[in-house]
Amino acid sequence: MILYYSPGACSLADHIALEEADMKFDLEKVDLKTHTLADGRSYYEINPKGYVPALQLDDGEVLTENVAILTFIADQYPALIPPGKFGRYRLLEMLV
Ligand SMILES: N[C@@H](CCC(=O)N[C@@H](CS)C(=O)NCC(=O)O)C(=O)O
Repeated sequence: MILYYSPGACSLADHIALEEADMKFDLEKVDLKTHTLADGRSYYEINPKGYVPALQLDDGEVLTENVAILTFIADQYPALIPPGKFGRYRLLEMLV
């Protein structure tokens, strides 16, 4: 799994959640001025929208948008979801 991030950007939330969930992941830094990766590839190849975060799963699937990525991480580690019957919806309320 690879988290595409930029220092100080909102991808920090996903980074924290991945750490909290104790998930194995690599980090790939995105230059948001040029939309390129460290190896010179265009970031648009990963996320056509051009912004961070993006989370590439081990099967190649790429998730974008903080709400989707943070919900995905919480689904892998349910302790991140508030307890109770409406916990999942409370999570979405907070993320939105
Ligand atoms: N709707 C997106 C917004 C992401 C976003 O605005 N990312 C900013 C950094 S916090 C970004 O990458 N900006 C650079 C750009 O749009 O080119 C989400 O919630 O994930």
